[in-house]
Amino acid sequence: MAFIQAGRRSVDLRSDTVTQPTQEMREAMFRAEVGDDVFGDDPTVNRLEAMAAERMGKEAALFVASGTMGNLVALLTHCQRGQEMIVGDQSHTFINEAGGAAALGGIHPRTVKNQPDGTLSLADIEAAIRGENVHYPRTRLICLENTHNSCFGTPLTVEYMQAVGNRAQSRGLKLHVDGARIFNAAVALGVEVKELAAPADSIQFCLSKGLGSPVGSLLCGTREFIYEARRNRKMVGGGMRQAGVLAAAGIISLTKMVDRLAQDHTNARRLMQGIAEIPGLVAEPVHTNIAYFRFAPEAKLSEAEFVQALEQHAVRLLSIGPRRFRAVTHCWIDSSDIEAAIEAMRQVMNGKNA
Ligand code: TLP
Repeated sequence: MAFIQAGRRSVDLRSDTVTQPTQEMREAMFRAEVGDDVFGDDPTVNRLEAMAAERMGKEAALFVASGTMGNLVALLTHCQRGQEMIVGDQSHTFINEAGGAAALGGIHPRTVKNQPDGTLSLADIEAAIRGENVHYPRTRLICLENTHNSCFGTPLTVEYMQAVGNRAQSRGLKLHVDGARIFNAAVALGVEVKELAAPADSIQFCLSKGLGSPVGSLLCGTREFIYEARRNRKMVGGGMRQAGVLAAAGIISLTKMVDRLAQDHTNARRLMQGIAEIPGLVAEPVHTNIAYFRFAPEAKLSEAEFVQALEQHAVRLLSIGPRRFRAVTHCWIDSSDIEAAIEAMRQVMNGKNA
């Protein structure tokens, strides 16, 4: 099921963001009933937002252009300028969102060390909450990421989410969840996504990753929160007009693409199993669809040579720096692609070219 890229079959494991819309999505996009969403007139967007809110167990939802925009709009809505958010030092929001919260919202990030399982320890959160003091910014928000991308794609459990939600509530703080891959978490843990979202005051999830849509994320929360978030989305230029053409694909993501995520997790496990058997490569723990591995000390290739040699075999993945790599499974990768990727890596590590 791999893509055809530049006329060639390609097993693209760089990210689940590379997924292309399915035929069913393309047809739904073609047929979508649309209107001007800034006027609230797009029936397909309205339907997607209602479905998303229902799935997350929240009162309302807002369709945004990307996960980055969903997080930014949430942070702008929760925090005033000069207020502080507690955020993991390995989180996507802190590392990979161009510092938008600080640059555009004047929000002060207070980083707390991410544990290898993607959590922030409750003791570290507690220690990071500011007391009242004229010198300090005021703590306003705690941010979690579930699954945690750079911490091995680990799903954070319902119990942990609840514990942080309780802590936030008892200290008068809000909890925002970057749930870019929250459905991967729910499927891996065998729980309802609502249970994971329940402790959050706001949660954003992506349609454009494992769920296969071309574009879009949803930010979910109370009606009042989403009312304010809609204004902030407008402020960052995210008011879209006939966005129903995109929302139509999103509806298929929510109705047809969630349960199949289990297959991506199985494929990622099989990939890691294969990699673990290749001399010169070391597999790291895998929990969902994001798999990290690295060179063993004896490996002679450079990262760039490895990635380029794999490209010759039509296998694409990311080098993420010193001697480490990331491969992400998704709906355009099937088990035969995984076997092809393993075989390509075996040949490259054996010094063979395509
Ligand atoms: N992640 C992308 C890259 O930006 C790293 C990827 O390939 O994994 N939260 C999390 C946890 C994410 O992993 C991402 C994207 C986002 C937010 C941002 O989503 P987009 O790309 O839609 O802005």
